[in-house]
Amino acid sequence: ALEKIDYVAEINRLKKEKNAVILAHYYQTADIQDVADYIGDSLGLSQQAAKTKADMIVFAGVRFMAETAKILSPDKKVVLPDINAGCSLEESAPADVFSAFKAKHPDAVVISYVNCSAELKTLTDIVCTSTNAVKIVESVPKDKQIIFAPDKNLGDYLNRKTGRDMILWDGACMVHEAFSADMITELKAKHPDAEIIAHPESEKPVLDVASYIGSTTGLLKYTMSSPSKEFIVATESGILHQMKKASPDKKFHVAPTVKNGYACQACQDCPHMKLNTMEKLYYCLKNEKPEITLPEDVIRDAKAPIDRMLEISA
Ligand code: CIZ
Ligand code: SF4
Repeated sequence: ALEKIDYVAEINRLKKEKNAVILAHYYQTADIQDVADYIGDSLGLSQQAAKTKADMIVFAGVRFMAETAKILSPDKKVVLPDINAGCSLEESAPADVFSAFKAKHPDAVVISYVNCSAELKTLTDIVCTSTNAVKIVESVPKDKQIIFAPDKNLGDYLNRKTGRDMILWDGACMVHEAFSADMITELKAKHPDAEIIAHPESEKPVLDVASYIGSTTGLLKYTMSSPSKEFIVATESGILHQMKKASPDKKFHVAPTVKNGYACQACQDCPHMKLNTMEKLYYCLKNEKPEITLPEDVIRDAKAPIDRMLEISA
């Protein structure tokens, strides 16, 4: 007969036994966030990966995030519950296609959003996250042309914010692109006291109706400090778990999404992030796989632009 596994107890036991640390992204399901040692966004998670003393990093997030952890801690074993957890932004920028594009702009500085493959990072001068993107763009002299990859919505936001004219790669996040400014406005009409807040991976019409725009950590902090008691949140639904925990007296709505012109019920859940489950997390910790491995030269060349980011945003 099948015995029922107490995942929380077993994960906590194995974690101690193996001196492993569980890093979880805010877009993971609530049960995974609750069993993690550290919960954060891309920047916080990479800072954490760089300084951890654990022997093994169990990364509850998507592949590019686990790769970043491996690049920053190459001597540690890095495992990911589901190796198929990709990202539409990562997919939009294959390294060979990008390399040919870059060759046409030999003098440009390449800034890549951390949501990209390790190979793309090797073609990058400075990596950024949504927390430090403005600072990183502004660190490049004004007379320098910049190529920004792979998120066109974040790039367009940064162009408006900094007055730059960066060349934008044509990639987008399938979740943030799905938010509907019209439906958000309709929801706001029903909840007039709710404040609309958005992640800059969202399209311009959504950002235009938001009263605060920020990274996932920025959005979480904003809901804690704002006097508003109700929010409409245009980012992946997983973040609501921490928002509700931090402000149990406040109300949160995930912004509505559309797909092919119809209201979508599940588009605010990232299908990649949500591939991870407690069961897969348990087996990943137990069996120490799937493991993230990268060639030495990729680790070396991808580390330089990440280190530059960590220096600039320190
Ligand atoms: O959309 C994502 O995957 C985000 C916002 C990641 C992150 O933490 O910056
Ligand atoms: Fe990629 Fe968007 Fe999913 Fe983040 S939410 S992992 S950017 S597809």
